[in-house]
Amino acid sequence: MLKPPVLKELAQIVGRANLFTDAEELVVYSYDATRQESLPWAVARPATVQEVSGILLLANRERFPVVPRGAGTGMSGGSVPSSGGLVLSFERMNRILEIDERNRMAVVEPGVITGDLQREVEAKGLFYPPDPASHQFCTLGGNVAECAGGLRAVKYGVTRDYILGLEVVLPTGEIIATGARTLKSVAGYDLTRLIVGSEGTLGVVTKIIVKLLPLPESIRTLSAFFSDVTGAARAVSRITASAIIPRALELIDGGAIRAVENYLKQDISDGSGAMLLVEVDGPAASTFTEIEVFERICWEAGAVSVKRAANKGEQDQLWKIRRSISPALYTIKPRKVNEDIVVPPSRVPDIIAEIQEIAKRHGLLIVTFGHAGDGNIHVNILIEEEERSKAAEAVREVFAAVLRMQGSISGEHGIGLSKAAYLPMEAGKHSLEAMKRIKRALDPNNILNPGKIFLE
Ligand code: 2HG
Ligand code: ZN
Repeated sequence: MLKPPVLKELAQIVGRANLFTDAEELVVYSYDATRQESLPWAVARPATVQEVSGILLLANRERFPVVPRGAGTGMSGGSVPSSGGLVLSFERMNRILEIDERNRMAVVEPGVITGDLQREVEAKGLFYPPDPASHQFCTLGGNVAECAGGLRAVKYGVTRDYILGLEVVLPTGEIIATGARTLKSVAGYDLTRLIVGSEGTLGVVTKIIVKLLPLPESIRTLSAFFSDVTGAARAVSRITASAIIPRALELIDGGAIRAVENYLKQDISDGSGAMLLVEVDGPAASTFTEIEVFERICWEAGAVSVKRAANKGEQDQLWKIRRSISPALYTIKPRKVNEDIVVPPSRVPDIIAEIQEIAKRHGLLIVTFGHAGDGNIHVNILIEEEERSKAAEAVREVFAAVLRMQGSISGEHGIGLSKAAYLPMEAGKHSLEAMKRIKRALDPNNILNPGKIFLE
């Protein structure tokens, strides 16, 4: 609990109106998209870097946990205040400070909604490629903290590939600037990359310099349906082996299709067992031939139907279906366990087969979908409460298979609370110790987002 004099100091820093302590306000900041929850002791909504710094200085003096939070759309419990403490919410630091068209860069505050930045830069003929499925709700600060991936990572990479520099408040309160407003810089250690993906445990991001690209001239999309997921996975490996890189290559299995059909009250697939979404971008002349190539590959891999989106409306409709999967699955089983394993793209068919085996062996309902083009598959185990330990065993087996295939247990959601127990399966003893030493060096009092990434 925070004592009244500490609360008074916090109110002096952010203003009384931006400090919440009432139970009904705290509950709003107690959970993320995993539905894990834990009440904070208070919530502060800073407006400046100086306020953030003041709060961290106070937290070190009084030794209370501080948990940074964007929109709470995270998928690993990263922003859940699992040890209580103070939630730092960035809803007031939500300005796009600058769009530098000449140098193709933008400077934003952490509370900016990713989709808002995408729209603003697109209006100027520019492009911010990272595209988490939750882009209409998630924030850039959260994307930086988790190194969010998303639908276009197969061609364009993930958040870290677009962050040129950051303003960061260290856990001990000092304000630093990392990187530069340049496309390259090797002046000292790459602190930008250290902070990106550190899940709010090494510093609080207060300003972000992002790299932009020119907006591609044309986009073409197709949907392909298969009788089972094996055929769809076969098409994925043929597409990734081809000479063309799609900008999105998403796989949706039968269970996920049925869930979305139910959720959107719409027949999408005519009873098919799997669906692929393939999208290309670039000059109009090349996208026309590229989509034809992918169409042929899908037919050759055994598709039962293949359809090109005729216009922007049809494209948007396909992506609406895709972005609805995660919420749709929650409506079937509120206790879904979601994973985001990633394997080398050529191993997608192998890992899908292995997951099906594991599901059968444990008698569990497992749905698979996601960014198959870059090998990042969402494994969702839909359980009743009494199936929790069985699901944990299945997760361990899935992770073991992923690691045998030289993959990683998390492609884009981070470790947070959900995967802390499993991180030692992937990170060797010495790399885990190196990570913990970095944490101790920057946060000697363990006040910033404690309990995340590592089991205490
Ligand atoms: C997506 O790609 C998100 O839709 C959520 O990363 C995945 O719910 C999930 O497992
Ligand atoms: Zn995803």
